[in-house]
Amino acid sequence: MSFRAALKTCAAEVDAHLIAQIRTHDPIPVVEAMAYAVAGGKGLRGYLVMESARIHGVDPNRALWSAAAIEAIHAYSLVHDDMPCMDDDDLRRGHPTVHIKWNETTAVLTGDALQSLGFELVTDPRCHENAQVRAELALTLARASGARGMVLGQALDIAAESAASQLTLEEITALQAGKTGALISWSAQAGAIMGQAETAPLSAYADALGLAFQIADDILDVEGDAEVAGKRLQKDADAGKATFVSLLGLEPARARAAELVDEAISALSVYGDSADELRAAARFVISRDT
Ligand code: GRG
Repeated sequence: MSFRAALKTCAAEVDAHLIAQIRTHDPIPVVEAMAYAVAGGKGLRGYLVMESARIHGVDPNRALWSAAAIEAIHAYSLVHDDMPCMDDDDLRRGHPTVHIKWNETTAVLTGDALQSLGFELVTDPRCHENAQVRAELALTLARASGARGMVLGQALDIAAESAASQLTLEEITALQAGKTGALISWSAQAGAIMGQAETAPLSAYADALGLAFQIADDILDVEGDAEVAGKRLQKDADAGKATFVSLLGLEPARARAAELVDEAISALSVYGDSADELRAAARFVISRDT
């Protein structure tokens, strides 16, 4: 099976599990919006969880809970990021954003509830039989998504919009390590946490992967097709924001992303052939068109 087909199959499985959990709530508008918001993504974070779990011999039926958790947290961040007080976007994954389809109040509550659901999923005994492992999953997920991780990156990004000078390459790298990198890093390490194994090689893999992912995102913002991407593009240029592309130039940015993919792949040597899917995931992040 090609990597894209495997990613699609995995995303469908994770989505189905997540939507089944969402459907255990009463069908109020917020719950409808939660199911709407989690659907239709590439599912890369969930895939990383499932693959790192497989390498560590973790039962896939349990890993699904962690995979669904990270996709719930990721979806929350997108719902809030799309709101007028943040990035103000009308389109996400080819469909109207939650505040457009419903309203802003529903979008706030939908993001909040998806965030809570993410933590509920990793602390559910069906995710892991060992309470200490569940606590470790929740602790690391809180650090990755909160003010040491994704929220920090988002706050730095918003602050940069009104700053007197543009960010340096070093500052952008630090910002993106939080905004995009922290959830990707948790995803790659979750299987090792569930398998009570060493997380360092996956952490090194994910650091390089997360940065390559962000550079690819910046390149897509410049030369992607908005219809294929299902979202507004050219946002950074329109906002006059410094990005990897604006600071490095298009071709050097592409070369840096390819270098990072090689670095990510090298970090997987300890796992031998069992990590081939994670190697394919690394190659995918810089070849994607959405
Ligand atoms: C609101 C706390 C808070 C954080 C928002 C995720 C995020 C931080 C902002 C989204 C805007 C953005 C362009 C982020 C950088 C790259 C990124 C995370 C893109 C979306 O991820 P994909 O491509 O999306 O994996 P799909 O739709 O495939 O799940």
